[in-house]
Amino acid sequence: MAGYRAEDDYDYLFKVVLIGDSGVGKSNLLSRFTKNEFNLESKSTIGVEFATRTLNVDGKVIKAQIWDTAGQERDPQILLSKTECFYFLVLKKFLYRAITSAYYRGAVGALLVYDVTRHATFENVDRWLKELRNHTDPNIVVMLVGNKSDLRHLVAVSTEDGKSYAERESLYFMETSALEATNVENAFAEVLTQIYRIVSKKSVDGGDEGASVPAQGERINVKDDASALKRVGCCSG
Ligand SMILES: Nc1nc2c(ncn2[C@@H]2O[C@H](COP(=O)(O)OP(=O)(O)O)[C@@H](O)[C@H]2O)c(=O)[nH]1
Ligand SMILES: [Mg+2]
Repeated sequence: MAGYRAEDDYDYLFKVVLIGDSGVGKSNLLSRFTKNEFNLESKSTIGVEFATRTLNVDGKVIKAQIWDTAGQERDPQILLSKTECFYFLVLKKFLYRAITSAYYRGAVGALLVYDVTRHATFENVDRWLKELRNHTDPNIVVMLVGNKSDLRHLVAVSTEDGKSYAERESLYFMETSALEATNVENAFAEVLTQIYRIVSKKSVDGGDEGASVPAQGERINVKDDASALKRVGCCSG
């Protein structure tokens, strides 16, 4: 692994979002990748958080800004009158929309996570993918991640099912364990590498249609994307 440079010394900044049901291990994948930490207690993520890590791809310093959020917000456990309830729901819908679009804005990569021991989290992948597609550039690099692969005796979603879903939807695919630190580095590094390939090819090609990812044929348009700006006098994040 190449050495780290100073915090603000990087060639590219890429925003990557973590999505998937609550409890699948998004926050632990993030802490494993950015701090090499794992937490056995489930602490729900409040609002939106992000963490960064810098890594080397093809001799370039890539700063990954990874966003993490709560998969589902829970309604407050208090009794509300009908009117209060109405206002609460309207406000919630409004806030949810605002937060959702801010969350996805400028993302050039995504890890869509499910829990291999809970089939329902795999069934919900469809919904997450729709939301992602509704809010991001069609050429975003997406990896489907089946997390908790260490719980071998509890597996409810086979590797084959994950893989074929990913193929059908043109996503990358990996099974990970945030607990055992299996494939976590690989999953993030693969997404960042594919983004970098697209971006660097794009600058060589002069930003036209030619930037395709060899394996998946995915393309990404980062021309107008502040998060993927090459750091030549741009504002730092
Ligand atoms: N066995 C196992 N448990 C995990 C793994 N990743 C997360 N967990 C546990 O699953 C629960 C939810 O994890 P968390 O990261 O908070 O999920 P999030 O809601 O998607 O952010 C916690 O109790 C974690 O300790 C994993 O790879 N293996
Ligand atoms: Mg979380």
